[in-house]
Amino acid sequence: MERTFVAIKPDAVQRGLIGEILQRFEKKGFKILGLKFVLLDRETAEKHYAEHVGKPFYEKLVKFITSGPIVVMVIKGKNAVEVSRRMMGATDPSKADNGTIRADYAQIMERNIIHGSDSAESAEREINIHFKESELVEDWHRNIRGWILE
Ligand code: IDP
Ligand code: MG
Repeated sequence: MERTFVAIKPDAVQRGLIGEILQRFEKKGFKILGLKFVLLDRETAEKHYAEHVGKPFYEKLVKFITSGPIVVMVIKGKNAVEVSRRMMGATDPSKADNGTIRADYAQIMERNIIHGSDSAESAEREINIHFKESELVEDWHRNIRGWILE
């Protein structure tokens, strides 16, 4: 089982999509370990997007992610990093496969409504930026577990 970090971006929060997006991960059967509604400060946003420093879209990206509240979460499941990224679809929503979150709810990269870690290493890095270990609840089981996993 693998953990990953997901953020519902300010555009999705403003558009009232928190519930619908959360529901996709819940229905998939992922176990939620952490969930928070937060307004990122600049420092945290810069840490989060460190890999993009120097890119032409970096400044706009940091401004946008700090422009309003977001929902951050840690979820766990089989191949959670890859599977959740596939559920989100391509970075550019106009190229995302039908049925993915970005294809269903978004049109442009600058408003692509969701973030997901792209590797197990970035997942652990991003989880550590946004959560204290004490904020994560590992010690519980969904009672439906046996209907989703062997
Ligand atoms: P990802 O969110 O699919 O992992 P990244 O390449 O990590 O995509 O980029 C982080 C975020 O920066 C994207 O979700 C998108 O909002 C924005 N972004 C990426 N590339 C571009 C671009 O070329 N123009 C504008 N915004 C971009
Ligand atoms: Mg990324």
